[in-house]
Amino acid sequence: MSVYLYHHHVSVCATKSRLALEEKGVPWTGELIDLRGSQQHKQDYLSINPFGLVPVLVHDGRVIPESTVINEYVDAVFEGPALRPKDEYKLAQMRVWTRMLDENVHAAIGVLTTSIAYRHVPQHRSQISNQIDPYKKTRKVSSFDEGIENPHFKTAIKRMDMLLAHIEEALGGNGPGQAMAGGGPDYLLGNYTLADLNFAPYMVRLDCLQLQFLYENRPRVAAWYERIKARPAVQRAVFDWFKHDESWTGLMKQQGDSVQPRTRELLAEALAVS
Ligand SMILES: N[C@@H](CCC(=O)N[C@@H](CS)C(=O)NCC(=O)O)C(=O)O
Repeated sequence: MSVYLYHHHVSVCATKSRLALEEKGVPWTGELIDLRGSQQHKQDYLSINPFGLVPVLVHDGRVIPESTVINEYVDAVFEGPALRPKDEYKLAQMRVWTRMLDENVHAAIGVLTTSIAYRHVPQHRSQISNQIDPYKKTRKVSSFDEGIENPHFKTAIKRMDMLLAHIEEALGGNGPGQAMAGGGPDYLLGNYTLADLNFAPYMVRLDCLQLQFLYENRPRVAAWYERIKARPAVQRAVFDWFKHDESWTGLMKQQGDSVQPRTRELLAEALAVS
């Protein structure tokens, strides 16, 4: 059996799929893609994934892109602890969480990261110029060129605030709305599932960018995040890989600290507008 992952040591989506493999205990190998060198936009890589994105899983020669799809596949085909609920209703609830991540939480975290940190790396500008998806390119260019004052920043931080409000409510068991009720107290659906796992790298990213104030008044979110960080698979899939090149997380911390007072203000301004 061969399990091969094209990934990147810090990328949230790639981390997400490493995490699924580690939680399941699947032996895997892989290759780090040089994102800032635009390796993902070269013909060799595009012939594997025409979207020019990591991660991509290759299982016995079969190619699967998209981290959410990869993670469901990994849970379905490999032995190890189940990461999806057996109950179909809970499975549907899990997919509501993982879908909202793909729909706009991922875009929001990209805007926050580029606006705060990656804009300080000139090479990142050429990576952005080569982006294949035009929506993503527009957001990223604006984030790079204008930093945290770009119009997408307030939208992004407001979206992350909304997400954490929903998670706080879900862990309390009563929502958000009837659609998401019945979760908690430890994890979003009771037991640890892909709903929690898929968000883990995004929580870590908020931490890296010094945006912990988003959950300073959300005790259930804070405890949930601590619970997630304590999982050995999270150590292996997330923090051990950060050591590969700590300049990435170092930059996020340094720039995150320096703009934190303004990011707090921008959140307050965004929340004041309905
Ligand atoms: N929906 C995709 C998103 C993948 C994605 O945006 N990957 C980023 C890293 S988190 C990437 O490869 N960026 C390189 C680039 O855009 O040039 C997934 O979940 O796999």
